[in-house]
Amino acid sequence: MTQSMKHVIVGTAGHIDHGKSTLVEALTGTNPDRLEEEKRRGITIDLGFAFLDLDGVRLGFVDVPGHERFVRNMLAGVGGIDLVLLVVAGDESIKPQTREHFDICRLLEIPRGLVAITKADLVEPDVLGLVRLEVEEFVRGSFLEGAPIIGVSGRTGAGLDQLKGELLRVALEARAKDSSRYFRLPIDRAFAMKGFGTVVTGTLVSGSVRPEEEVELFPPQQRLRVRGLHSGGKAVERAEAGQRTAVNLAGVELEKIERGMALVAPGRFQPTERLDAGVTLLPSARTLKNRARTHFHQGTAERIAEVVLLGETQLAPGQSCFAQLRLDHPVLVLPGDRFILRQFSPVITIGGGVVLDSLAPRHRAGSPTVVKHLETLERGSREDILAALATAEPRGLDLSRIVARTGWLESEVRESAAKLAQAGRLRILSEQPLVAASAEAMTNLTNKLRETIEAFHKTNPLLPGISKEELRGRAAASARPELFQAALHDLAASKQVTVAGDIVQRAGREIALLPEEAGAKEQIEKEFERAGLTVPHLAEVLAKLPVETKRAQKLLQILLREKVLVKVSDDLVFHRRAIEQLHELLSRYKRERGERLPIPAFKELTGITRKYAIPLLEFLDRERVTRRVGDERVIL
Ligand SMILES: Nc1nc2c(ncn2[C@@H]2O[C@H](COP(=O)(O)OP(=O)(O)OP(=O)(O)O)[C@@H](O)[C@H]2O)c(=O)[nH]1
Ligand SMILES: [Mg+2]
Repeated sequence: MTQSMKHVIVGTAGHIDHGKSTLVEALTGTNPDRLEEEKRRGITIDLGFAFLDLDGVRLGFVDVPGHERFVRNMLAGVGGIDLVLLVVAGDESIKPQTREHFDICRLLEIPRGLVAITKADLVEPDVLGLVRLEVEEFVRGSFLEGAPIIGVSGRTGAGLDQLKGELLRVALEARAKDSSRYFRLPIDRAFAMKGFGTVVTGTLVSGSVRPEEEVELFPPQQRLRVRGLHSGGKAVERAEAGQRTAVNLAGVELEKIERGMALVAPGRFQPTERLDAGVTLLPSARTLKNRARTHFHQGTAERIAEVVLLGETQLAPGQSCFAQLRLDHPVLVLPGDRFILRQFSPVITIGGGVVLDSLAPRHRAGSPTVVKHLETLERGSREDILAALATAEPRGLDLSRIVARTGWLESEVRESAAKLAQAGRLRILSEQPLVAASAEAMTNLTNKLRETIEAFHKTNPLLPGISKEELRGRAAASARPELFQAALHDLAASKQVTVAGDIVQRAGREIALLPEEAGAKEQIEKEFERAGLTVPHLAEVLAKLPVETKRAQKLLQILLREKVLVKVSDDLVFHRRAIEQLHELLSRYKRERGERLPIPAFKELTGITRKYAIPLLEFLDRERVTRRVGDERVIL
């Protein structure tokens, strides 16, 4: 057998004793009834497995029990099948579990199959013809309309070759399961093998797996190592979607594992107890009340589910609507997964549906947007769905969350996000890891930030602005940090706010000082004004203030910026009036004594020491009030 062989899973379906297991054995040579009790009682109790290689296709058979008490076992097997082999006994025709199994196949949207009328050796040809007519009528309007209906005998072998031919034809048409997606294996059996330890089996519904790889067991979300793989009774180096697969696991005891758990790609998914779904009720069911308790079957898992109807108060037979299912224990499901609902008691199949959001939030009762949102999840393109998820998640979305919630590959998420970003519907806030937010979420947050800053200014007129941390706490506490950063950046870039260090303020806002700061500022100004040209030591003035050095320096900066003080050199500062006074002195000197100004004359004129005279003259040179000529100045 080569790896390129097509793998197709065939499930039997049909009423008890109609010859399903006999037919599987006649086709494959393997008796699928493996349990002692099954052999003794002559009925199937649990799932059985067998294989048949036909011209490049490997058929993996999942043989199910027909007994009405074991429908739950049947449900654990039917979840992974690609085509159904509906078995109807020629001597009994259609019976209750023929209907129930067929309903289940329709609800699960099994896309194709064929019908075998068994025990052909027991009935006259005209009876067989009658049963055929009944079957044709029965499947009319369903996925089996026009499917092959073949009379066979598991006992004499009559019709088996024709059945194999049709099986091959239908199997070739079947769409292969996708090996390129994430690995998922719902567990239908777990046992211990001497010398190997724990082995689990299941139908590999997507992705692939190799020995030594890490996988995750759900629930309880535990990482395990694959020690070895078997498929079709042989050790294999790789198992891929569509194969019946046995996985030998390291690091887990048999008691920890049960049917209904799943092995999946590690680090991708989250178990859920709350999911949104499209639900359809069978025409044969009774009206479903809101919040009815049901049995929920998905993959190999079975849970109790409360069905909260969305947009409807009850669901009539044959009708569909959206619902939120609340489970008693977590499961691992993804959008697109189909499930079956059975009445709580007595237990009969009443409907089924498809998962739309596996990590659904609680919805407000009667929320008008929920139905629209779920319509998008059900029918929208990948971009529409991503946009809807982003809109419903005002705090921002990250890649891992999108993958966990959709089952999409990373590349698919990135591609869709890029398309939405180009169309202006999504903002990509970070590429690695990918974080995004809807355009709407961005607008809402920038508005909220602006309002919060305004409100802060109003209540804190003397503070320069709000700290980033406080702003985030008030306006964006639950938003992802990337979202807050981007919104703040947007406001700054559009010059609506100013961000200075840690402080955010409305753009153009005057700095409001604390009362003690305003006082200190005035004190500096007064001191320099009073001093005139005989300025005090700057450091001394600042040291005397009632505020600490850092704030004193800031106040000095403000005075310089306001041009109240004039900086002549690093530690020499004059009041604006003193400089004006100096200009007057110089022009009077020029008028009265001429333009030449030796340094001693300057000192005499101004009354300042040499220490200050030189930097002040250099300042005047720079200001083009004087010009240095030799040791003297010329007043310009
Ligand atoms: N004469 C005749 N007997 C058959 C044929 N197929 C099955 N039987 C008999 O019918 C009985 C039931 O057959 P099974 O194959 O166990 O039926 P099943 O559908 O697997 O039954 P469950 O798994 O319990 O639902 C057995 O005694 C079989 O020997 C057939 O084609 N001809
Ligand atoms: Mg059987």
